[in-house]
Amino acid sequence: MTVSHPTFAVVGHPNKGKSSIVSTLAFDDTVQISDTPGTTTKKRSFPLTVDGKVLYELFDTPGFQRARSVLAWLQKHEVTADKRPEVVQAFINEHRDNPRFNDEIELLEPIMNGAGIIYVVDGSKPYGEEYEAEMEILRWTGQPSMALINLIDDTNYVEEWKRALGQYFKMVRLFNPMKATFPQHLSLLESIAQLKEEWIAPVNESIRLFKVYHEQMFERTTQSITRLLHQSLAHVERLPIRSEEATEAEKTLVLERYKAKLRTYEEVSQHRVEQIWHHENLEKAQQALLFDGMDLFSKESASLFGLSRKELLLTGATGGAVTGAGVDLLLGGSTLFLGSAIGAVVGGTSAFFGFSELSDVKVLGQKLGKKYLEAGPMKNVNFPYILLNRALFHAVKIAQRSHAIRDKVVLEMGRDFTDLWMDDPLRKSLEKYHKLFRSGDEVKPEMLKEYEQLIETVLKRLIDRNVL
Ligand SMILES: Nc1nc2c(ncn2[C@@H]2O[C@H](COP(=O)(O)OP(=O)(O)O)[C@@H](O)[C@H]2O)c(=O)[nH]1
Ligand SMILES: [Mg+2]
Repeated sequence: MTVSHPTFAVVGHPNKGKSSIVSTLAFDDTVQISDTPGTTTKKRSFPLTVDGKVLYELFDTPGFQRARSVLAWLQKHEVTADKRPEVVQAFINEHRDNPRFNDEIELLEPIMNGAGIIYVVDGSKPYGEEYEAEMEILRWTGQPSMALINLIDDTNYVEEWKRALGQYFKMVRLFNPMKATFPQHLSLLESIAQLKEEWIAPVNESIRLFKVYHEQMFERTTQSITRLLHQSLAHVERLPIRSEEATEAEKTLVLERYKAKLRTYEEVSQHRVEQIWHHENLEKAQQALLFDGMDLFSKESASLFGLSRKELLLTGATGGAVTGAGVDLLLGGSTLFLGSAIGAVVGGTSAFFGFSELSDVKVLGQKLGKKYLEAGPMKNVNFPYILLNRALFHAVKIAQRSHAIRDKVVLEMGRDFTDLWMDDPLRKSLEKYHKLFRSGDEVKPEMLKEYEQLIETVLKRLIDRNVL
């Protein structure tokens, strides 16, 4: 068999986190993880593919079931050390159709086909003799191997595990699949490269490509967030109306459609970010983007966005929208007029749509005078920060999330999340772009790029500091 990329078989006792480790290292949330031992009965391959190129491939395997019997069989054929791999192969050949040894055969096959061994143990459980048959069988295969100690619970038997594992594996590392950061992931790959002379070059090449890919994930994420901000701030919802005056129902309708559209933009952007980070099977718990009934001075509503009252006032102040006591509802205050800006403030402070007359609209080739009701573009200066706060929180959560986690992702941010990334100089820099986005004017690609770079810096800083 000729394989151009490194392959690894993740093996060990049942229920020690093998599948979790495969999931994390392969960036794959479809790996079956279960607290019922013996869930996996067939080996399954999980390649990490980037732009059609496989960086490396992991085999998730069933746990050992009858290690002692297998070892006894091998030892009956006692041979010199150089012949031991042949005996293991003979075991596979002879027992291929024997269901008793299904699990051992499934896990040994990829190894005998050239996969490196990653032996997984749970360092929160005491070491015991029962692991020795497993480790001895792995030694018989003659394949390069390393041991990973996963700490599933709080108890810690790492020292005794290290003493035992060190006798069987030339490399022993602690690795937690639930919490591993990207640098830890890379560092593990670097250790793996050292296991076998021939692997150094291909594994290092995989690491290089993986780093490039990881950078691209950040770029794509910030592109998505930038697009979200631009689209949302510039959006104008337009509704043709039947008569001279808009009815209350029409006003409500355009407003509802406007809000629905902004929510859709956010959903689409979040979904895109989840795709970028290979988290397409997520269950989310998240407060929807709310617009109405929000009093800036109520602690409760401000906390929905993690913005404090001071934050909101400051944001407003920077944008020049706060005039004396004139802080209105989040989306209130500045009513939005387009075109010739005729009409009056509709519905008091909570209204934010304007009424505009467009006379020269072609319908089916005929010139018709027609009236439209419009909502947008967003004039509220706080809104972009609310949106950005939510988008950054989501992106940080997703980018940091291990692929081994199967729980719902809870997107409830604390009040202080903004403090982790926002300061006055940044606000000033951002405001320039928000103003441009709100204007509805065409935005040059360079400007979008600049905005992306601001966001990327913020996002990376949040992730480097491991804030969530
Ligand atoms: N808290 C915690 N749970 C873990 C960790 N690793 C695995 N688990 C859980 O342990 C159970 C078995 O994990 P799995 O990866 O399916 O083990 P496998 O049988 O060896 O493939 C699952 O419920 C996992 O969620 C860990 O590092 N921390
Ligand atoms: Mg498993």
